[in-house]
Amino acid sequence: MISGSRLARRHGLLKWRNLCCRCYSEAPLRPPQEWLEGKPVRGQWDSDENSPEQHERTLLQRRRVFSGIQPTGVPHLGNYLGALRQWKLLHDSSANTKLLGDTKHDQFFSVVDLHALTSSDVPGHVRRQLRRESYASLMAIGLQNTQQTTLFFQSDVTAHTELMWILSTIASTGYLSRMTQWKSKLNLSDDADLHSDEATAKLKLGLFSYPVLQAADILLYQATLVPVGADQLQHIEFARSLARSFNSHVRSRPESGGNVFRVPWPALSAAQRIMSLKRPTQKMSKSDPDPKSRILITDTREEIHAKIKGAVTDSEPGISYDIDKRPGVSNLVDILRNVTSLSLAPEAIAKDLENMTMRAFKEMVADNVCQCLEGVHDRFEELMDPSNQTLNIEAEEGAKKARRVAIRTMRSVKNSLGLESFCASSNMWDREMIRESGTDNTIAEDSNTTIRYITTKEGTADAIQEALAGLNKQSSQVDEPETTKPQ
Ligand code: AQP
Repeated sequence: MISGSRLARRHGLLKWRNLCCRCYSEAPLRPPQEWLEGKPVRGQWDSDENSPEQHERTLLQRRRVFSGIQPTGVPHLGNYLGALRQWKLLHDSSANTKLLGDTKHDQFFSVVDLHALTSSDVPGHVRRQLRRESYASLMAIGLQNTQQTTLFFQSDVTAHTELMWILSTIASTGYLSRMTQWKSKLNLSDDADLHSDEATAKLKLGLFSYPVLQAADILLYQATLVPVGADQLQHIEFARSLARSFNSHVRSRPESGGNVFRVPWPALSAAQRIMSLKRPTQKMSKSDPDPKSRILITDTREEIHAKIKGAVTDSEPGISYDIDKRPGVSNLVDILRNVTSLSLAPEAIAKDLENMTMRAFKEMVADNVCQCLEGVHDRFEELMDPSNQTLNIEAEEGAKKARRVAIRTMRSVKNSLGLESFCASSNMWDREMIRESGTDNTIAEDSNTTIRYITTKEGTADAIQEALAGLNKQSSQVDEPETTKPQ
């Protein structure tokens, strides 16, 4: 039997460790070292056509992260441990020059509301509320727009769908049909065929081409690193393949200035799959019809305790870790391990707690979850107060910052395909969007051309051509990724 004092010590240790969930500077919770150093997380992608050394150079010069979350409900503990906590670590660490030295780095986090259209058919007012709740949740865990972080709604940046269309002209339907997400969302088996009766009856183009939009999200911001849960790895590999295909397609053209896209790398979180509290063989999910199956990051202490108390376990005495035989208990051990950031293997944690009663164990898990999510509920409530304008101001700021980067990539993409606009007003509009979205070096440089265009608006065709040539010359100087030109 584990003694009371040993249990208390163990509990004390867990609580002490838990502090590290919120305090980045204290070990043991740190982002993977590769992230901090801007290096790729190694995996099956090592055989990329760009050499690892070339990638490393790119990543060391600029680590840019993109990640998104669907506004299909308030994020749950699985979303938090699998994704959002890493976002927060990146957000915090990017401001810490002691850790990162001279490495340039920034991150784009998006509420991907266009993706959510593929899975939830809800009335407009509900969708509006869900979008607000998602954005407020991200702010409640401590994310905000800073020099390095951009927090925005996907639907505020029209370039996502524009790039999706362009990428869809080179995306292979064979590759898409082998992906598992559309099958799992339609409750079809992994080997389901695109031409099966069920697929033909249920599958919509938006769900099928979801990975193309996701690739557009990532490539639009020239991301080098995409933190995701294990279920998303297929999609990152697909985005990589589209980036490489597009680059080699445009590289083969004589007028090409080099690669257009950076090839992104996935970064897996340690908490790859937190399971449902009610059906522990399925992942915790926002869309599970049973609200007791998930802990929301905005739940109160009482709600968290009640949900964990009601989590499905089994009648075996004591605590052990065996995903197949004891999925419910093992899931709680995984949750405990993740919220406390214990570096011990889950089997070792379970061994330490083997003689605890289920009731005491659940209490301990709930206490540690509460501690990990402390303050989120209150900040969320404040942000959702209708009289509080903070969210609107932040969303506006995020949209402007995101558009500025997106417009540049789009201009580069279009130029590489011979889709430069012959219409001066369209270039003018781009320029205005960049101007409106804030100042940076290029805007100061551009102002002469813009003023010149305005003065020639009613002028001769030659004058307009001249102004356009100036714009295009400047855009080709600005838009190319500095580090991906052929060596
Ligand atoms: N259970 C989970 N455990 C660990 N990570 C998870 N993620 C989702 N569920 C778990 C990760 O959270 C990020 C954002 O997910 P998302 O909302 O964009 O899409 P999702 O994976 O479809 O999440 P849900 O909660 O299951 O939503 P619905 O029910 O709407 O489909 C991703 O990085 C994901 O891996």
